[in-house]
Amino acid sequence: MTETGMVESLIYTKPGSLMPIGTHYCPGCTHGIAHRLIAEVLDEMGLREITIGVAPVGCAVFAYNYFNTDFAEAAHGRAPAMATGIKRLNPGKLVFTYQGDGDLAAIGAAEILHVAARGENITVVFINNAVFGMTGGQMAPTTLPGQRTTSSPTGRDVETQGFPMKMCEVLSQLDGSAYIVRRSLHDVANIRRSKKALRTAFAAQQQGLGFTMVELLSTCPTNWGMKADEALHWVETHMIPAYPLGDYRVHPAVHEPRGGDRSK
Ligand SMILES: Cc1ncc(C[n+]2csc(CCOP(=O)(O)OP(=O)(O)O)c2C)c(N)n1
Ligand code: SF4
Repeated sequence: MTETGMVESLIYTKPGSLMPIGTHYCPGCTHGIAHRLIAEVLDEMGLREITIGVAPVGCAVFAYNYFNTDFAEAAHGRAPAMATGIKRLNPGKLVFTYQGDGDLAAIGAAEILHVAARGENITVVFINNAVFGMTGGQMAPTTLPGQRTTSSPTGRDVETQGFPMKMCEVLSQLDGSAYIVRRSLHDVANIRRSKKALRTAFAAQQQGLGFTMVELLSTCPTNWGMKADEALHWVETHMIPAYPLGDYRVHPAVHEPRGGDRSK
């Protein structure tokens, strides 16, 4: 009961799969939303005790501090290889990597291709914010044509710097892939769809269907030089046209989540 006589009821709490601490992420950064969605799904699916995550280099390097699950830290781009070893030795565990676009699509490009080709039964959460965030906003493989970054100050010139890599489109061509989808974190409806996709990916891994990846379009207001709301809008107006949302490969045995899923 408050001083005004109104009854307060707690309707939302931090998921048990997250530690009760703050994060170092910048205001407006959607890394925190991605963390929360993963943690909520682990809670709701009862997977926390059997989960092993693999953290990347990049802004999410401290993910091991934030998830209340077992966690390992991989060298730059090598999370899929580490996850492969962990999963093969512990087939009953739920194993996921959490990787930025610099980590996954630049130095880790070969790793991710081969883990998908081999059909490793792991889940990759791929955070695409179109820049190398942690190191100061340099051009990443995912930087958009014309996008200004600290290493492409006049805008990415595809004549000299090539075209963006569309990882869902690439990885969905490989036969070891079971569930490859792209979602976005820029508004509530898309956050809910993102959560549902994470749940589906984890379920597919538990079914043993093969390689699963959920790409999440994300913000980096700090390095984009934008306010938080401007960054969310930029995802919608600039990133989604370049990286269309959708399902790129879905194994016929994949089950979409049903009852008990609060994200629907
Ligand atoms: C072998 C190696 N080269 C370079 C680095 C420096 N480094 C640390 S984080 C990072 C970029 C990470 O960018 P991204 O994966 O997009 O993640 P974000 O910070 O945007 O979340 C780089 C190049 C490193 N840690 N190791
Ligand atoms: S630098 Fe960018 S990606 Fe890193 S925490 Fe800040 S906003 Fe997020």
